[in-house]
This record gives sequence, structure tokens and C-alpha cells, in this order.
Amino acid sequence: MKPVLCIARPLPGGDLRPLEALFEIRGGSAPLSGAALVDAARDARALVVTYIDRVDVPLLSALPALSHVASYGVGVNHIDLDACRARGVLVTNTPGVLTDATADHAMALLLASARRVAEGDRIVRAGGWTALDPAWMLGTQVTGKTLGIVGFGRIGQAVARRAAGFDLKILYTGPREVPFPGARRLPLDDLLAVADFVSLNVPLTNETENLLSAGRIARMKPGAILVNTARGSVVDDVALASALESGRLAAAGLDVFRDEPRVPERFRRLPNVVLTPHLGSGTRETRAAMARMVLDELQRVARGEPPRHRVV
Ligand code: 8YV
Repeated sequence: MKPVLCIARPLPGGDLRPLEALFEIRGGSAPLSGAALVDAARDARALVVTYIDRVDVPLLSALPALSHVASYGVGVNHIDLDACRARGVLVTNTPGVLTDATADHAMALLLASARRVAEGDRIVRAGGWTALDPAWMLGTQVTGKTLGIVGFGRIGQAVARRAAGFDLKILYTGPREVPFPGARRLPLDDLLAVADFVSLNVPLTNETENLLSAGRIARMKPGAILVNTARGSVVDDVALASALESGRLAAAGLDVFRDEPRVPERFRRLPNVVLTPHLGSGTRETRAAMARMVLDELQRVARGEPPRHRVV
């Protein structure tokens, strides 16, 4: 009898056929969550999840045969890593292949927020463009300003490479100096005080939860713009909504939220917020590369080979 592999969400661009020889495959054609996921995965040895599927003690207890959690994505905040370690469950993820797509999306949000792209699109569609007025709908100049990158790992550095093309000065926070031409490392509070644009590129951990607290939002430069392609819980969203409503912050580009797919009504009402539904890695090419990486890890582990991207 082949071991069971349960796939919680479709993997676009992923070819499951090579795995059929190794596993009895459940799921993969439509999202499985809650009781349906537990049901499908009850005797699973391997489980594929993504950032929205919580792998916690109750789920692990319901899946006694589980030995490999393969996460489709780089962030692993949805997985109780200590519980997996204690249970001897291997955890793998998909780093690297989504770096460029996520950094592209951060720049798209930065430009769209600064230049009021989404707001302008809505106005034109609604027939609201009726006169030519040079004083109308002015945005924030991007070229030559200062971008503060919070978290200077793979994605943060990819944002910096793109930003260099817009002649942005780069500041970053991070645990260590990274040799990056022209970039300066600063403590977070100092960076927030001087950055015209702030891009969040940290993983969500106990240390980064609410990192952009109400106090830190209050320290941001008046008129600054925030871009978040990391995780919603890195930001105090109530304080962020207030800062955007009062105009203290000029705009925000948000791809991630605390309780996805729910997006706070206060953000949805604000014209100066560009909202996207967690599209950071969402290109056909990147999602297919992520799928290939997940399926490759499953095959390697099933054949007794070491995984390439082990988290636990
Ligand atoms: C999602 C992500 O995994 O990599 C991450 O941490 O959040 C994303 O790439 C992706 O949207 C698939 O659901």
C-alpha cells in the first residue's frame, strides 16, 4: 500500500503524475480546509499546505501518521515548528523562487500608492475625469527619495535592487550588515523617522509580530508611504488605519492582512490605500516554480533522500 499524500490547495503548474507512483494522492484539485482537510489527511504521511492553513497541535494530533509537512511558500508562521520538532515531523518550504515576484509586487504597490494609480483608475471608470486641472490628483515623487526596507533578506535585497533603478536611497534594518552598494543599516526607529517609503520584508515571528506598533507608526515621517508584502500581523492595523485616515501617512500599499481573506473595512473605505489579495508570489511562472519545488521535496523525502529546503 502506498503512503497517503494530502494536498490542501491546488498547486498551479504542478505536475502530480510523477508522484502517483510514490503516493496515494488526496486533494489537489480544490481547496481543503477545516474538517474536510482533517478527513482527507487522517492517515496522511505527507501534507502540502500554504500560508493560510494552520498546522497546529490539534491538527498534528489528528494526523498520527504525518511525517512531512511541505509548505507551498517561504513563510512558515502558520506552522507550529516546535510541535513539529517534538513530533519528529519534517517541515520544508520554497525559498528563493518567489523572491523576484514578491519584490516586483512590492515595487508595484509602492508606485501605485505614490502615484495614485488605483484611485485614478476608479475615478476614470466612474466617469469622474471631466476637466483638465494640473493641480488635480497630485501624487508623491518616487525618484530620489529614501526607501527604508525593514528586513534585508532575500526579498528585501531584491526590493533594493529594483529601487536602485528609481534612484532611491536605501536604508535597511536587519540583524547583520549586508554588503549592498549605497545601502545603510539603521535601527528601526531611526529608519522610520527619515524614510519616505517603508517596505516590510520580515518574516512573521514572535519578534516581528506588531513590529510596526502604534508608537512606531507615530514615529514615521509625516507623508510617508507604507508597503506591506510580508504579513499583516507585522503591523498594528488599527493604528495604521488611523494614520491613513488622518493623512499623517500619505498612502499604503497592502498585499497582506491579519485575518485573510478578511480585509478591515477601514482600509477598504480609504482611497489612499492600494489593496491586493496576497498576490506577492502570484505569477504563473513563480507559482509553477513553487509547485515544482514542493513536489520535488515530496519525491526526495519519499525516496529517502535529504530535502533541499528543510525548516525543521
Ligand atoms: C503564498 C507566501 O505561499 O511564500 C509565502 O510565504 O505567503 C505566498 O507565497 C502563496 O500565495 C501561495 O498561497
